[in-house]
Amino acid sequence: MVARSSEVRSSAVRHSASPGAGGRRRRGAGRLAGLGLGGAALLVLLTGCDVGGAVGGFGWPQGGITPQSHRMYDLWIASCIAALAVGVFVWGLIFWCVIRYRKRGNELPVQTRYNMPMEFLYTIAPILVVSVLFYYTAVVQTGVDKLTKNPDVTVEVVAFKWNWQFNYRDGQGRDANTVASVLGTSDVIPVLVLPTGRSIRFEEQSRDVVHSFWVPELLFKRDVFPGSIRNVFEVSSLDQEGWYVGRCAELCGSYHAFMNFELRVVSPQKYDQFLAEKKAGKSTQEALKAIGEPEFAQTTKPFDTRRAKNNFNPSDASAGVGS
Ligand SMILES: [Cu+2]
Repeated sequence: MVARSSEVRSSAVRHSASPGAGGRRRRGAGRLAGLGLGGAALLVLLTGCDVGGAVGGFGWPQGGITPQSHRMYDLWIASCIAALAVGVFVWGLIFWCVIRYRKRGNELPVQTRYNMPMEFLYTIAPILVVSVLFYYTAVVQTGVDKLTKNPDVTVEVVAFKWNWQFNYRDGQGRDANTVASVLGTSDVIPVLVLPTGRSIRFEEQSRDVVHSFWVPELLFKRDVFPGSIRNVFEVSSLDQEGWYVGRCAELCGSYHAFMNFELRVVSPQKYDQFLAEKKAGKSTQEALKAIGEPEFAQTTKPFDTRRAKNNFNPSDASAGVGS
């Protein structure tokens, strides 16, 4: 027994003394190569290659219609690729170690404690990966949250239980004036008409509880707060005409699920005409008809709240009319 344990000790010493240095160098080089590949993939993706389209966007919604949504999408795809690259590298190392250093006898495997180059790599590699991800996240977030001094269009989004009002403003901030307004009712979905190719500022506020302004094609949600908080964000342009459903994304009460609206992206000419019609006193439906657009929302419809049937006081269950 004694003789065997001394053999184990001496063989362990032999292993750690001689072939360890070459192995460490190879592993260090492999780790660096993996890191380099991950970084390269991140850079390539951030320069605009739509690799994510082939994999369903890794679960991220596709079809964004603003430059901001494209940047967020690219960041998500790049982060997923980087995470996968690191994951594959680590899984590879794990399985390689499991197979290469499986127990073959009573010899101890190579001992690598206190190996300074290796421990330095263990520390530096994750810091590098996190730093790169942090840097690009900060850059994209700063870009997405950027506000300009003079956006082309300013819309005040007013949320209330359980509908929306959109006020077209002649300037920014509380002191600006509303020049036209769209109000949703239980019978009519509010249609927010906006132009392509112009920067748009959304200034949000709530009349009661916290709501959340969400158009999936903008690829992000923005909470709408009551009180003195005015949540403001901008999109530098809407790039694609179309009809897009908008929703409240914050559980805000009984009829939260019915709190839909429609974003109608039209040409700048149509938008100007729509605004002129509204300023002239036309209703939203009349103004939509005047610019050759469907009068009512196409992507969603008012929900049947069945209030008349369910309400304890059916006489109070009247629904409003379109604005
Ligand atoms: Cu809501």
